[in-house]
Amino acid sequence: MNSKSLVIIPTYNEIENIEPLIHKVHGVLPETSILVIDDNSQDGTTEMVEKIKSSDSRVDLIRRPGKLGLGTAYIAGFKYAIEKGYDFIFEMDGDFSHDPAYLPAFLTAAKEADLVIGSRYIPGGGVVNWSFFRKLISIGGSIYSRLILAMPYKDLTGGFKCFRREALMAIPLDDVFSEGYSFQIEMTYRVHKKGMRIREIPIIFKERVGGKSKMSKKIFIEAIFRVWQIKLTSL
Ligand SMILES: Nc1nc2c(ncn2[C@@H]2O[C@H](COP(=O)(O)OP(=O)(O)O)[C@@H](O)[C@H]2O)c(=O)[nH]1
Ligand SMILES: [Mg+2]
Repeated sequence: MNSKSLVIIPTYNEIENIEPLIHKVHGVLPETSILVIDDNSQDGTTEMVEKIKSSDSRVDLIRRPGKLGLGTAYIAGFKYAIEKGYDFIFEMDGDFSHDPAYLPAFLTAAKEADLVIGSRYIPGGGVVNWSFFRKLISIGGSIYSRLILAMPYKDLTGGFKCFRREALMAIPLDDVFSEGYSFQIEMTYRVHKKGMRIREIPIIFKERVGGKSKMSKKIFIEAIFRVWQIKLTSL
């Protein structure tokens, strides 16, 4: 049986990264499809992806009218993936923080898991070029969520993941309510609550070189409260 994979890349102003990133993904997994979800970038990202798409049938683009957030971008991508019959669906940042070289390791792990998490906080994983403060918030956020939600996984806020189609189909996608970091926590919790198999594989996360982070204080603060909403909502 031939299984199909889709790499979903949400973008907002990633002109310095998107073209080389698409090439690198295809250098590693020539057969995979790539779906970019762009929120009306102002720096030419949209036009660049349109151009690549016009000459490469493996690349597709969803254009949204404005910056609507990572959560709804991924939900749109998941629905697209289900509709088009993809078997393995990746989440990946568009800024090279997530090295495409790991993609085959995700696929290997996904043979025996419904969700594979790229984990910075297990042996072999790590973060390069982050301030002490940023590390503290990220590790603290994972520990906080792990304790409240009673899940054993070490990296709950990372966004380098691979879902099997069955995992996405088991989740009522229209009910997912989180945005930023809490989106990652909520998706993992929902898969966990379904009793599905989750595995972590080590990744080294590298802070972006080109472009700017869209992370904000608001997204951190959202996560603190959302974890409780995730726990208290009967999922
Ligand atoms: N479509 C879309 N992409 C976004 C949005 N916010 C961030 N992104 C993309 O999501 C990925 C991760 O965002 P980034 O700013 O690097 O966050 P950080 O890695 O936590 O600092 C990047 O590819 C961004 O371009 C958004 O509102 N909509
Ligand atoms: Mg980033």
